[in-house]
Amino acid sequence: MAIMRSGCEGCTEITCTSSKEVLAQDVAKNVRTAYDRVKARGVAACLFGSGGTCCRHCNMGPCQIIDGVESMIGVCGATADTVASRNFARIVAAGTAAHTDHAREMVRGFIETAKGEGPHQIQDVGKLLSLAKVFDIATEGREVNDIALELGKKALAEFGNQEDTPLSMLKRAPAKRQAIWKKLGIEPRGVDREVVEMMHRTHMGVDQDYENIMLQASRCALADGWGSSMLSTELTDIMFGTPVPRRAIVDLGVLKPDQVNVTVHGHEPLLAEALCIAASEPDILDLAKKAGAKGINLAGVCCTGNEILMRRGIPVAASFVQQEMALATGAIEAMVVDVQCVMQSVAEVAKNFHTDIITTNYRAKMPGAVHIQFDEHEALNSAKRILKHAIANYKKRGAFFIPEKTKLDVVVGFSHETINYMLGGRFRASYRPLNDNIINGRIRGVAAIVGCDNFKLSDDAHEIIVRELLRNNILVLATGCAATSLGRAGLVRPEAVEFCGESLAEVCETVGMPPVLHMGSCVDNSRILIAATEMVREGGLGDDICDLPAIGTAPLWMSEKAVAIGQYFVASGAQVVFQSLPVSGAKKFNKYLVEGLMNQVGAHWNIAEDPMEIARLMIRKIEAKRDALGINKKTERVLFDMAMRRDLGTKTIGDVGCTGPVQP
Ligand code: NFS
Ligand code: SF4
Repeated sequence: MAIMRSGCEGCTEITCTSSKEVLAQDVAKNVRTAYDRVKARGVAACLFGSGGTCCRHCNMGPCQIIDGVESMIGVCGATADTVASRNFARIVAAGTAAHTDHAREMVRGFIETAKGEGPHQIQDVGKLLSLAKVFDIATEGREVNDIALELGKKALAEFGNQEDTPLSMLKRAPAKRQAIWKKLGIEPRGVDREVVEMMHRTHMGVDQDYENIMLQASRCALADGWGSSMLSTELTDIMFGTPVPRRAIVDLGVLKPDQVNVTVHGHEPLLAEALCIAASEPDILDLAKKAGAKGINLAGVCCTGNEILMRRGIPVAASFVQQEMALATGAIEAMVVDVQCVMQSVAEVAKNFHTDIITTNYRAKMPGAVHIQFDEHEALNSAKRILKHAIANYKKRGAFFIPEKTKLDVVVGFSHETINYMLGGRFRASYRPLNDNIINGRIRGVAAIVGCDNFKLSDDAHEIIVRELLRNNILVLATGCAATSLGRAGLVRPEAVEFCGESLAEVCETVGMPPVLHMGSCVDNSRILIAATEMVREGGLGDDICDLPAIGTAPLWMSEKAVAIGQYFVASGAQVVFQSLPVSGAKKFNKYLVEGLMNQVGAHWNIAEDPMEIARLMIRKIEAKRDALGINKKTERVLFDMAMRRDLGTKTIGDVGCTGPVQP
């Protein structure tokens, strides 16, 4: 099976109208983007690297292994399967580490908030109480902040747990899944410990059995999904509010000609939230007016964008592949970055303009950028310092171009809680209507489209996949840059029912929801784990995640985090489809990933090379699960009658019964 495209024959041109428009302007004539660099490289990528069989784990190497050629094993005797599995497992460990370091910062911020320090307050008390239960924290007669402080401390202890006790949130998974993890011995203990053990076991001369290496890769990935990512999502929700549906806009057109444009790029919402608060403080607004601007326009890039989009309706200017295009508008006073997914090229692009790249985290500095450390103990003052720097740049703005026509509206904010309320109503929140509609076939199944965008397939790949899924009556859950790209394509709004098959359109119209539900950033993929678990718990669709007619894909994955996510989905029983994985140079290991894992965890990786192939594979897999559940019996097509509509409720997005109506 072909796994990896070599070289750049797979790269395609930009199809996104706004990106093309910006790059065609005179103002952007000196800007070089990743698309240019991919073309300029011109040579095929190294086959050892792309096939996963290059080893640099000791100084007897580097060794480049050719599977099946005896003289081409490692100096130490390592085979292609050992080397590729070690490399793959280290990708999982790196992805998990990134989510974990992010999550730790969020937990520390949560503890500060619980202590009453900093600009934030506990917002979602209901969620605090339900999470307290998971952590065996008594709540009766206690102050909210007292409970939160105990929760924060227990959450922080999950990172460094040295005992053999499993992570607390594993018990949220279906019982059958927990039993599988226990039997395989892959229940994660301390989150940091699983990353350290993964790095140790892939050191030269330790674990040389690819199946055994992958058991730890699963354990490490589960520590991400059911550990750090889930902690980050839940505690962030408690602190900043669990997302509810709201309208917002996406794409480069969200920049404003007459305001100080500040883009927030990276991942940790503590900084972004502080900037949101600071941007509406009178002293900062006065300063902006004095500089001749009408106000401060905050816009997101990458996942930090998705965090503030979900909770505040702050627009998202760009996904990962558009970060250079955003700067190429010449309209941004400052691009504020923290950690992850920030291309080093942004500093180079910014040199063409008055724009400053402001790094804010001691972990992530960059030549050519200005560093203003974000101090969480002084969050508001730090945020103000950053904004003042941006305001000072406004007067220096030269020629600029904002593609006015390309801002698309989206309806976002579909946390697991929202889906629950939206379908079941305020008084009987439940996944019953979703399960029923899957059982009766109006919705064939659920597909999660997650992860990055990259330069290997054209930038409309997500759109192509999702249109095919919707046409086949499959409900789509989206996160990360994939969700931003679907927003740009006009698919993340109720009007997108026009692309759906008849029965899915009917359900979406009745409930008033878009057929693509934006569930947040990449750490928020943990919401999908909870949603899948709730579907199992609701009944009628099997008794484990692996029974559900559901599948995930990260077709344009770029970051190591995406592989960690893929592995925790697989280890949780959900199939995933990627466009490539760097394992094609190791036959047995490759086969193990795309077939063998099934015997252990009830799911495996799938590879499909182009968007249509990915979509069709997902549909086939969903239909096969329906067959296995015995819910594919031919039934008379029943149109919604009044009783059914009443049963689903005549709610619209604006009346989902969570904490409030659609925000403007
Ligand atoms: Ni996810 Fe986010 Fe985007 Fe990929 Fe990067 S921003 S955490 S890794 S590129 S989706
Ligand atoms: Fe080569 Fe083995 Fe060293 Fe890897 S660990 S570089 S395969 S000798």
